[in-house]
Amino acid sequence: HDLVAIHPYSPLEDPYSLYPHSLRNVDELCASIVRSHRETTQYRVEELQALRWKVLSREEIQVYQSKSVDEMWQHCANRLTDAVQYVVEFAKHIPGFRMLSQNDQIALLKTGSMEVVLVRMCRYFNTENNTVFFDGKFAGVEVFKSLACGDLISAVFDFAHDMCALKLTEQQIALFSALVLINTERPCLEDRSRVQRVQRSVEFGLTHILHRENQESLMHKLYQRMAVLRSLCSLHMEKLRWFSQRYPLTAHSLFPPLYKELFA
Ligand code: CLR
Repeated sequence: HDLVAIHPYSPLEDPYSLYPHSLRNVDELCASIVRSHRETTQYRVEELQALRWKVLSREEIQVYQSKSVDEMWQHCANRLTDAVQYVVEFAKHIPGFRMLSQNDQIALLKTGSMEVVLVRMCRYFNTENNTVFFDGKFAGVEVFKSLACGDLISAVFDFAHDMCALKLTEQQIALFSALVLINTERPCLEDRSRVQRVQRSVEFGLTHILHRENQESLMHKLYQRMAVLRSLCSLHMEKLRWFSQRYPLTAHSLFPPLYKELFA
């Protein structure tokens, strides 16, 4: 978090002071985002590679499919909330994030944390058999049948598949995740210009690493993915409203508080 220390926020300072002017600063910014990413992803890519042989058996799939709608929703909401918690940790260490007001930090996390979970999903995805690492084993779409939202699940799996095709490095995933989170277009922001300063520095960092690796063409594809992410998350919210209407008790008393706080 060196950049945070170098550039403590004061309302009088130059509005672009977070914008890294020297290459040393942009390298430090990237390094600190990558470090934060590495420290908050539960599994390393190599670990996940080594676990690929662990696929759910027919019997185990049956167990998930015979769960009731609300039981399976509760289970998935718990898994998602764990993942969101790591994203919150990640966000806190993005240089500049903690200098935003509490209101703006929450506003960014409210819409962005689920999107980052979906970006991170590509690390947990095996395109050879279209499965995702879930509860310790690799699971296909059929495992989520009892959620009764097949359209959302298949859209999420398609997204993961497309993200994998970009073959992003860990560094690129880290910077892209930060860019997804620090977005001036989110609703309910108090101080858009302060968010914009942070956004610009992250954007600069991502452009910088793509340029260094001769992969500038990825930038355009990543912006396209951001639009898909937005639609996936509104579909998730729509499903959640549908579920809460049918199972108000589960949604109200059995969902994790963080899940309710961020999405309800
Ligand atoms: C994403 C990357 C995280 C770890 C992680 C945890 C939970 C997983 C999630 C990943 C991918 C999406 C996932 C989720 C649990 C349930 C959810 C498999 C791998 C599916 C798509 C069901 C969504 C159900 C909602 C409608 C409640 O670092």
